[in-house]
Amino acid sequence: MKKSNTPKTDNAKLRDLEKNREYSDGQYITTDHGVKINNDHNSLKAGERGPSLLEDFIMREKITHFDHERIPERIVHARGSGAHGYFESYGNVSDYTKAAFLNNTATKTPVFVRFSTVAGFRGSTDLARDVRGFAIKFYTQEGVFDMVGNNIPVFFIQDAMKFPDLIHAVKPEPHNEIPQAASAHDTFWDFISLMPESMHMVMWAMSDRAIPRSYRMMEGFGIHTFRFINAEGKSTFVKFHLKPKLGTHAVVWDEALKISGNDPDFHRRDLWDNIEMGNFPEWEFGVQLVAEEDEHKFNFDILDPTKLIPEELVPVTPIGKLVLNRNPDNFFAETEQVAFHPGHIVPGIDFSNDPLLQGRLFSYTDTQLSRLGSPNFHEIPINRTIAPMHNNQRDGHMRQEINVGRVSYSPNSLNDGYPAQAKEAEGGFVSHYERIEAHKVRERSESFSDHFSQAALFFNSQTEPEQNHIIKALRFELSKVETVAIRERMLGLLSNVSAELATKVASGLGIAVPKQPQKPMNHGIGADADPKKHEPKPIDTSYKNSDALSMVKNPTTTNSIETRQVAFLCADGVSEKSLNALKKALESKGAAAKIVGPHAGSITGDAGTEIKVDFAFFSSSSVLFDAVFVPAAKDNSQLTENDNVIEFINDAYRHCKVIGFDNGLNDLIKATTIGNKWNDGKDNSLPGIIINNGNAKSFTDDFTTQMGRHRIWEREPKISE
Ligand code: HDE
Repeated sequence: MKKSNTPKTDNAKLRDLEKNREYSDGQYITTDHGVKINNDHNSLKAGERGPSLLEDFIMREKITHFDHERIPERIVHARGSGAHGYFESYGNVSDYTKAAFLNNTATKTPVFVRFSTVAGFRGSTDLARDVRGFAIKFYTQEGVFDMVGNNIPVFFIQDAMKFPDLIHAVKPEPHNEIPQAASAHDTFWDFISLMPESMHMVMWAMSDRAIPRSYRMMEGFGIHTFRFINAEGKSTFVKFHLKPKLGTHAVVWDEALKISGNDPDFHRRDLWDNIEMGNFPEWEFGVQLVAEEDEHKFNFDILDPTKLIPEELVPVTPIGKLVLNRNPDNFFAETEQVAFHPGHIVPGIDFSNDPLLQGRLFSYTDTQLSRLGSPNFHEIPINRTIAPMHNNQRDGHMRQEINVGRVSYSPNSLNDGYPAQAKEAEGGFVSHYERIEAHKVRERSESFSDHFSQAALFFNSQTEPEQNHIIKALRFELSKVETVAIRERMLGLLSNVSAELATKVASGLGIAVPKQPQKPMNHGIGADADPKKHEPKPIDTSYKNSDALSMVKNPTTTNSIETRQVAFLCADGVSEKSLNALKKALESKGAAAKIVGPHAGSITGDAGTEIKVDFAFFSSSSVLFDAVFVPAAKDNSQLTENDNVIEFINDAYRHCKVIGFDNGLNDLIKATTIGNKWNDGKDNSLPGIIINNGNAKSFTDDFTTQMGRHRIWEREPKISE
């Protein structure tokens, strides 16, 4: 029998997960109860051709287990991918929080992160237009802290009471379960058109933030205002931010649609492959801090989750870094069974009274009871704390812990009073001492009534291409809505954000913007509430612009092309010199060349080298790459006469990607959409189209610099009025 090979990773050591791992290499197959199996291919029968026998405990066990393999998928965020990593503190927040993991620079805190979409089922495409979940489990020495956030800093609704309505509206419609993982349908926009409070989030959801290039290139936000509590018990309001080292990037909508067909696992694969290659995704973890006495100094309420605090007003202070460096061993055991909860906090962090957050504090444990099936879900290895855990909770389905002794109550004398309570000084959690004197009311605060100022701030802060994408997304979504009254109501609401936005969306829908701006319906108020009190406030224009809201203008955007993938469209007899020159230049900047050839296997270069083909023309597409290069070959007809190659280049052009050609490929260029604008390459001035005229250095420099612009937006056609 072969010895089994059991590698022990850093994270596993830290979390002592090794005892839960099963390595079957070199082992016999057994039943669940350890009996070695002699024949795993045939059931027990009365004679070779006879009926099966009930006594076949081996087959019964195997099939029973199979029959029960599925658990309910998450009601929201069902589609997701996770990875292990660590958080490392910069040690600069002790004035604000006593949370040990945020102050201790000597110890790395293990983390598990799960990214997700919201609306789609577990098997839906990664590239749906949707918010992305960004949930982090910090396994700290003082217990588990979960930051259960999104890649968008605000939310659709202000009160948890509306969440089931929002989700019912966005999910596939109940009568025919259509459409999958898409908000472009009547029920979603019906609800939104009656909920002016959603307008800020709608701007983000219709922007390219909702179609990220990669999970590795997304910002993350805790959304709600939380509290930091320092060693003296002083509280400071805090918002959590994650800024990706590679910058925040997106694909374009036509690309997203095509990726969904070409590779529905695009984000999952990208995360997995990059971690396997050692390109560990990294974020800077930062905080916006607001002193208690400044709570009311903004023209919005910091408890309102449809508002962000512009970074120009309160800058984000980096307090540590988050790195993902290990893929899960088993998707179900880890990514599927991980149970996040915004209510998992540690001393030094506390809640604010944001009514959406307050509702979430109930929901997440409740959902695990039906999803994971037992109050013992904290014992599943991925959910276990690394801090010592002792209490009097007992029993329940699938209990793993073997509690020793006769005492399971407190106070007790039979176990000397243990487990004992911890004083605050000993690390005991004490809720923030907050004075509350109020009437019991079912009401929305008047301070939550400004629904349009930040929607306008977001729209106005975008570059022209980014604004155009929002307009086009709204045209796309609303054109799929069949009920004309819903379209009109939406135009009315949009006109409260920007007249230009509403008019341009309207022209795509072939209707006019209603004359009166939309007066909000009976939203967010009860049957007997006074509508005047809740009338939306007019736009406050005191914040004109926030560059941090635009992906293009964002101060953290870099021109790095690290981990980007360039498709090299190569025919047999490809110029090795030219191929190798650009490949080397890309690799020196951390990007990668992928050979796309006329067939799978390999091709032969012009100097006789066998070159491995990564993808064939017929099984790949330019939407899966960041840029395209076509090196010349001895005979270019394998390129010029291939429809897949032409489409590859046309899409790369349409999606504003950099395209490089070796000299001598004029016939190919003419066969593409570039051909019309090409003028036989005489002026060589089409933006982002780079011709290799033989000076390898100038070509590779130009190519990599242009790629650093990410998209050549000036190629994008003007939006129709
Ligand atoms: Fe969630 N949400 N949510 N949510 N949420 C869940 O928990 C819920 C909200 C978010 O990768 C569920 O374990 C309510 C805001 C993420 O496993 C459920 C309300 C934000 C994830 C639930 C909200 C989120 C979830 C489904 C309104 C951004 C995936 C299964 C009060 C800050 C975590 C589960 C993962 C998952 C309820 C609103 C983020 C049903 C009731 C706002 C990233 O408990």
